[in-house]
Amino acid sequence: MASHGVRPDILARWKEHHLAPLWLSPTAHKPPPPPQQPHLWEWAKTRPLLEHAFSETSPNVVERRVLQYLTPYARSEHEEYTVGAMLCAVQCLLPGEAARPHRHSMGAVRFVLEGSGATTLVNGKQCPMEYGDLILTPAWCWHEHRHDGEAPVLWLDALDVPLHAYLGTAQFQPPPVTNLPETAADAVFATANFLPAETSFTTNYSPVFRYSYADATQALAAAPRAADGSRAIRYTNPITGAQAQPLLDCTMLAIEAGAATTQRRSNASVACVVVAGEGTSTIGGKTIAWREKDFFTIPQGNFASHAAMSKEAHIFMLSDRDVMRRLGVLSEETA
Ligand code: GTQ
Ligand code: FE2
Repeated sequence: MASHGVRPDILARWKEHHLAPLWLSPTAHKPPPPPQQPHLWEWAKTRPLLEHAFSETSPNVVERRVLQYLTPYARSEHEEYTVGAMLCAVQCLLPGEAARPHRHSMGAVRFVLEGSGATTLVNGKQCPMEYGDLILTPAWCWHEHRHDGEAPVLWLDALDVPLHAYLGTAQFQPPPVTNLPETAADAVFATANFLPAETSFTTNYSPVFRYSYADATQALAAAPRAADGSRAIRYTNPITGAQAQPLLDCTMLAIEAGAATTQRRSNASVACVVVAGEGTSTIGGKTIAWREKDFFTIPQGNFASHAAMSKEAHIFMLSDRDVMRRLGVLSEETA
């Protein structure tokens, strides 16, 4: 009865015709597999390895000089993701370099880790890149990167690539730049507080493409303290109040020294960048120690709690929760 009474020759015939019995499925009606464990990429180890990419290639040759953060849990080397529905990476530009414009169906956000003097142009809008700045490049927005500064610039890229790969919706367009939209973004690029009354909005993403770390720090300080002493802000679209960009939810967490944050878990996954301070996170029973610019993951299903050492710490977080929310299956709880 190894195959619940199904004769091997019948199983073989089904297989030949691409049919399979549900009752023999390895996953259907079974408990879910245990959550993936968190993974930490220490900047102190990653940074020297990025140096090799400086000499190995240039954006002239390969479009983007990017090293991807790949999960150790991929089932094959063709499965490229970091955690959940997100693919994260570090991109490097050396002084004088430029990465030509292109656009794609995948949405991306950038979070600046090192250097200054670089600029990302998003649909023609100049977004200066300084430490801790968040820059959006929503789906199908033209974007290019330029660097006229003195030292290498490095930033985190996060894209919704795995979702597009699954859906078969990954599309890419090289230059020349065409159909540069004249959108409401033009009116509100610098400030979203006042708009021409006749402005109409047709996009589902924030017209503000750059969120500076200075502004984020100020907003964090003004945010209410949660019961565990932490403060959190969400990067939002000022027009709608919704998250700044579909599919990639961006937040920043400020953790008080000493007190650990309330344990939370979700069926969404989170990617974290340490922006300031040092501390530890306990994720699914595993404790990792982190410091500035370290990058780590909270795969779905794991309880996570964070604690800062000696002074307040800031963690920038990316979540795929919008995917779950839109599907009506988002689940979030505290311990
Ligand atoms: O900067 O345009 O990490 O298109 C992956 C794909 C960065 C980019 C990535 C991209 C980019
Ligand atoms: Fe791109």
